[in-house]
Amino acid sequence: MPQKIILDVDPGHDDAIAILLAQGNPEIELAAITSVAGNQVLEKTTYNAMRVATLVGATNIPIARGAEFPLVREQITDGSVDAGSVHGVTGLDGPELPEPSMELDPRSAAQLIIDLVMAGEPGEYTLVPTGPLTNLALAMRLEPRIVGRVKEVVHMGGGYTIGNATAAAEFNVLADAEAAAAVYAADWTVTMVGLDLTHQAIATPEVRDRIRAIGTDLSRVVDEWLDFFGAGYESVWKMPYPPIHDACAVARVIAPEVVHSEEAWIAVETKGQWTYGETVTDFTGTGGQPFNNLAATKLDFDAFWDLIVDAIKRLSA
Ligand code: PIR
Ligand code: CA
Repeated sequence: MPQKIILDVDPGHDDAIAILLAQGNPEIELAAITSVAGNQVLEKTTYNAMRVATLVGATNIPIARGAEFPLVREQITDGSVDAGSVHGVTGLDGPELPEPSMELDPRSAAQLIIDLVMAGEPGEYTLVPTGPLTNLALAMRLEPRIVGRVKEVVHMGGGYTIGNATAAAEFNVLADAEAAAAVYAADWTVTMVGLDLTHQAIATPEVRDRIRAIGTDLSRVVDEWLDFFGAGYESVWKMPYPPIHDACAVARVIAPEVVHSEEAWIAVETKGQWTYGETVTDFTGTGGQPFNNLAATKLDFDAFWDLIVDAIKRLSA
């Protein structure tokens, strides 16, 4: 039985590849897609989610629009949370994409998540957010019973040694730190697939060759996404090859051994002067807090890229 997931995204090049992987892998049933403001404003991330869903044939599932602003405070606009440099003005710059072939679901993202989870069996759905956690925080406040019914939450965000928005904070967590604090503190298991893990998932020249060798329209789109995203990473972060963050969260659901994770106490800092949005992580129990979540630590690089290549091939057939 494939694992049912709800992908909550802010596409975003790596979100787009996460959608592709979820749709193209037989171990997963992509049950719904929800959008959130993050890499770009909500209108653009929603449109991008629909365009990518159309591209990969995820056309018979509900797609719902989510939160436009953070849960409690204003959107950060001082430049620390700014993804325009790597994702472009559309949020998904690069190759031309098909226009959406579906209508948006009339419900909010939070309501769609609640409806699916409450109608399903306990443990039927895994939530996979790859953007700011506003929709999940709203959903669990509106209907607290989802917390006990969701199998797990696998989040791309955070990190235990590095930040990318500030010295301490990762982009998705900083973008809505209060929402993230609530989601990580709730009584479900969040697997933090953070930067320590995702910076291992880089699209090296060898990987790029493998993708190009597939030789289909879809593989060319992915190749051009990686061109754009890679150029941004090179100029902004001085990283020679781009990390495909969000696909790592989907890979964790498909094959947990590919994204090795360890028990930890994880909490989101919301008061620090220099550490606002940090995912404080304790692997040893030093702080006296019981383990409440999981932190992804080690990627099986070859197995990860096998999954991506396999998904592109299946969706191209
Ligand atoms: C990636 C992101 C934001 C900014 C940069 N520079 C790079 C997005 C990705 O979509 C991913 O979900 C997360 N935020 C990585 O921090
Ligand atoms: Ca993202």
